[in-house]
Amino acid sequence: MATRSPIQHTARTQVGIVGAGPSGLLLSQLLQLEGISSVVLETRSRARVESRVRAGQLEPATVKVLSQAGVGTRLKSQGLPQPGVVFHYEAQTRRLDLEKLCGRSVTIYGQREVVRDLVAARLSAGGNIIFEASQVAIHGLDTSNPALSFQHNDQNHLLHCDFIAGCDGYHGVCRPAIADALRIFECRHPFGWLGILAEAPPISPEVLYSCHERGLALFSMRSPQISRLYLQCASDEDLHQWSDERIWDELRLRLDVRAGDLTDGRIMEKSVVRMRSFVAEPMQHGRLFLVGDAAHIVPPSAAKGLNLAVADVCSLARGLERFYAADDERLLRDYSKTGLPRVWEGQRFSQWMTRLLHNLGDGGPFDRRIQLAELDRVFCSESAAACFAEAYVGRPMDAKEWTHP
Ligand code: FAS
Repeated sequence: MATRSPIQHTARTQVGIVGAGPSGLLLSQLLQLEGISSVVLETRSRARVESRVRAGQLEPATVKVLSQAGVGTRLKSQGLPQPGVVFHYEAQTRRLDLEKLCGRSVTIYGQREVVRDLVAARLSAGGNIIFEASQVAIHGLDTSNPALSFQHNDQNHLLHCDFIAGCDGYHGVCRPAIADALRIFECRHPFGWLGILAEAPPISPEVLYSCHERGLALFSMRSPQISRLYLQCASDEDLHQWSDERIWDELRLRLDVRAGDLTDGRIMEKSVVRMRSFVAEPMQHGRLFLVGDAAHIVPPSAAKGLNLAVADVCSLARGLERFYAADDERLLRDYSKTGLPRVWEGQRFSQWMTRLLHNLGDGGPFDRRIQLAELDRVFCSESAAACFAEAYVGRPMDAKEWTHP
């Protein structure tokens, strides 16, 4: 197996996992519960991995899996249930009762907390996570004995495994390693989100989307003291042009709230994220399986990214469990066939929410009226409201996917 430089250390595991984001960590945790060994290679430090602010809205199926995986304690005590969701447009505020419409609701619990819980659970269970692993490369994918080479502490390592899980996100090395075998579907949206994490008490007990002519504003929270807020901006927005004062003023304008209602607390984190819709098909090649953002990206408009990643992890964990327990390759063989309809449903709803709630720039007053008519329809038609609630909350996990006895 040709590697760039002489190997100084070799090791073996059943599943080599690239990336210690929520996908890689949860997969390693689920596999351990099934007695399957894994090693997680992560390019960043533990501190960096545990500090990244991203998702925060978890579907009930995701909450169930995290609880069954043994990382549900803090989620249960600190998660903020969201029995409804609120929309503000044309100077009116309207609420959808998710519990009443589909009997289930979402939970707010930061991705950063999910990752911290998983890292702690992995390490306390003796899990093997190699942080600051660099130059990760993939070998022998078309054989039954693939391997991962990497550098760690200036030493060259080779990790032999039966399978490789590409959980390294959109910018990782796993998807490019099988680029020739993939068909790419992509849609770039002509705007982005300026997101902040701030010490400001929530203006609403539930997530609030404001569909304003100046662009979307989204209010979410991370705790009773910490708010997470987003403003639609240009996809190449220059953050230096946005003083904290300007951000709060624009938020108050688009959320249509008085100064007293939205107190401008200390902004702890601010960033601009581009809006992208992306799917790689198939989600597997040889002994490599792409999971989460490595295989698909949705704009965060409908908060589906992390939840789709968790569903992939469950599907793959189930397939690996069947392979090792019963020498049955069927679920692994069908991993992509099973996953893609779920991914495209997530893409469909995220695209609909994105077009519904953002100033589309190229659209004129006519398109704006259509957006408002779409919003009115959700509130005036019970079937439209139920349809929205079902897609927003996500479908329950079915038996074919992972359920730990
Ligand atoms: P990740 O990108 O999280 O993790 C990949 C890991 O692989 C990283 O730790 C990275 O350092 C590592 N890696 C990369 N290259 C490597 C290499 N060569 N070698 C080793 N390691 C490597 N989703 C929701 O469901 N709800 C939301 O509210 C929501 N909000 C979002 C807000 C923002 C601003 C963004 C950007 C995303 C949001 N998402 C949301 C989507 C987001 O949560 C992703 O779907 C989620 O992070 C996907 O997790 P992973 O697949 O684990 O990928």
